[in-house]
Amino acid sequence: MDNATLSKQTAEALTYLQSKVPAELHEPVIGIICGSGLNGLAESVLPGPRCEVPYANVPHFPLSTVPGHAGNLLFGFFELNKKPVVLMVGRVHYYEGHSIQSITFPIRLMKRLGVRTIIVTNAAGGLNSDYSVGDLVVLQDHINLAGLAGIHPLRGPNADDFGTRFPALSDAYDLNLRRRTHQLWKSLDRGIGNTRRLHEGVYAFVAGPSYETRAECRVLRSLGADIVGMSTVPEIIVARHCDIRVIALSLVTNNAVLGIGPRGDDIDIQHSSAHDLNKAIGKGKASHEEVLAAGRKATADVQQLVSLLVRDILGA
Ligand code: 6GU
Repeated sequence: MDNATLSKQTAEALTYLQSKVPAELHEPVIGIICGSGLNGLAESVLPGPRCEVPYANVPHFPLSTVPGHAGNLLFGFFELNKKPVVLMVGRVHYYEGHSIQSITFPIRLMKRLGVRTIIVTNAAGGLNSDYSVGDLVVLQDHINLAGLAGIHPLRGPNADDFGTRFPALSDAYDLNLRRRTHQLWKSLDRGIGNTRRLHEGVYAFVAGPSYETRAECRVLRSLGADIVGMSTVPEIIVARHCDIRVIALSLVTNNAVLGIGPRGDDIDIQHSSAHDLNKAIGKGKASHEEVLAAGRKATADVQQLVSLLVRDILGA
């Protein structure tokens, strides 16, 4: 899409939002994207009155088709103080059939709203064997597999009104925000028996929608990825293009299966009984239900961490 069309579309969406949202909420400084199973963030970050705008009503906004991914923009005051924040409850993914450019439209709209910092959350598969289901990961970097292969949100005429033709991504994940996130996590009273950990990791973006094969998991791991997922990276790139500060948090919702042995086999096919084979089939198989369930269980901890982070950024 050309620069003029994009600018016109974001302007139309902005005009619509300004007609629906109370004036005091018009200029949120922080945008938060809630990942799979993490919609509960809305309750803790915006406990008071809020203004909900369905994506479907916003001109040019891409629409989600996945069960468990609602679609609303929520405007409100963080913890009832006077600082407005906007939440995206539910996001759209490339695998739903949208172009890689259109799934990042919400980021550009946030830029036009005045957002300076985005906090992105997502559910991801763990590749690093040190990670456990339920752990959290602060993204330190990403591997844009789809992007390296040509599926890139900035492909096409440059959106000059937003940023430069060749943006650097070497500093994509804000160092200060990452440091603060670790400090805040340590400051939380983890309580006895709470074993959830916070890592720093590299996220591999794949197009989806199928989960990875065992061989693909081993490839991603050997490339240096700690986690794998189907979101976030396009949004991060477009946010950095227009100079929005970024922090991203992943919840490890399942362990991608790497298998054992040189070919990753979990079982010796030729010398196993039918019973052994049946047991092996279900092992480590990823499912959307599992992803959503892990998200629900972790919501309270993620909420606490994100709330602390928002408070910190706002200086509230
Ligand atoms: Cl295992 N893979 C991908 N691509 N996305 C995920 C996931 C796995 N788990 C949660 N999201």
